[in-house]
Amino acid sequence: LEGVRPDAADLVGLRRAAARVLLGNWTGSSTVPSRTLYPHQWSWDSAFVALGLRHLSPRRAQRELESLLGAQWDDGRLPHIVFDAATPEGAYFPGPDFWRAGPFPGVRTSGIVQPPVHAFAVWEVFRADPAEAERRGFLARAYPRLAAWHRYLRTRRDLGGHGLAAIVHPWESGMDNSPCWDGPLARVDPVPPSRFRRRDLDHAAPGDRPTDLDYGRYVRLAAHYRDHGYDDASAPHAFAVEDPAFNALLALSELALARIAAAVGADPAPHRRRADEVVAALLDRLWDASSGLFLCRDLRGGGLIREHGVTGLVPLAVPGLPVAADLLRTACGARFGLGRVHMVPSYDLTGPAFDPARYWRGPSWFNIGRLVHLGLLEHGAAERAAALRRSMLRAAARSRFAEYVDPLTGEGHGATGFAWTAATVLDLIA
Ligand code: 9WN
Repeated sequence: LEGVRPDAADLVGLRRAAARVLLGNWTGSSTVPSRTLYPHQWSWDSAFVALGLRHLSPRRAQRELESLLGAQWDDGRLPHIVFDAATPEGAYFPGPDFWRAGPFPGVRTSGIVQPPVHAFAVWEVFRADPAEAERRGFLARAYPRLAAWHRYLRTRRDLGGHGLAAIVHPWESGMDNSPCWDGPLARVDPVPPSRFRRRDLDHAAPGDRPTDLDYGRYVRLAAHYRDHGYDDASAPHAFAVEDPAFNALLALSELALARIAAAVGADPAPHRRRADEVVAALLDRLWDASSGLFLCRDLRGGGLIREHGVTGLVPLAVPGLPVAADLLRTACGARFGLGRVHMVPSYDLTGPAFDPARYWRGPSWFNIGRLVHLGLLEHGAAERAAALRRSMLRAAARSRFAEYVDPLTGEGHGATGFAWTAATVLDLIA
């Protein structure tokens, strides 16, 4: 793939290579993000994977989402990891013995969640082959589960009481070690590294990953939540943050749920109303006019977090967003360099904590690129969207479907053969 130019005939080879990655990561009922680093099913990965899989096999894309929805808890939450029963405990840390969680015997999961992009994915997968979906009862079975998932987020997770869902662990953002979390995490007493064994470093360079100090804090927070039975009312939640991307995806998914509701004969109006409410709360609570970006809000006393992460650009994907023009300007400005760097960096290029290799502290990620691409199309920036698409296809090809790339050089980091990278390529080529 070394010399691939993302045009004409090269796309045929790229598509074939992307399909091979997804076939190789398929377990029989879902897709692992990476055979080495992440050998289980992850929540938001599955949604992005399904968006790509629908171009290979709509039926398989439906199954991907159904296996995640099948691990839903009674309270409505969709766990961020569904553990593969055949994979040994030691393959990933923290594994099922750490979390001690699951919706019912035989299904082991983590106890935290990830961004709610699922209803959006369900609707798009449905549209790929409505007849097959109809035959399998895909929407009718997914709708009540998705509605319960959103209800969980709107009620038990509205820790601030202003209509936004809060995340209670950095892993819940999907952007684990973003500099946005440095402030709130500083209050968390880290578990010493001698008390756990990281497995990620068996497969990835330490300079590409979160630090031991980060991990110590991740472990402390997760163990605390676990020891309170994952009960949001009684858990103390030392970390509680309103995250723009998480809530923007909730709004986007409520809009999709309205369409799903209408298709299954339910009332779409409450979902549309909730989408409007989330957007209004986003604008009210997280919009920062001075930087032209949405910021995160620390619910444990810190107020708005003055770090400029790509999470604040993701609301661009929401149709009708009143501040889209400002966000577009910010995307193209010095902080995110859209059109001048590879894809979209995960953190402010001019920020003090910027690191082009370390995970969510600067590198560009394909799922985020996909959401920004959607937003550019949504808000009439077709040429910028086309340029971003080319940048993503080139980066995926050159990096052999890397997990993330250096925004300054395009060099791949983390795992290769990464599922949502391949899925995004399929989705962009289709
Ligand atoms: C923890 C699987 C997941 C992604 C996240 C990414 C990373 C896990 C880890 O991998 O997180 O959930 O072990 O680092 O940050 O976005 O869903 O690909």
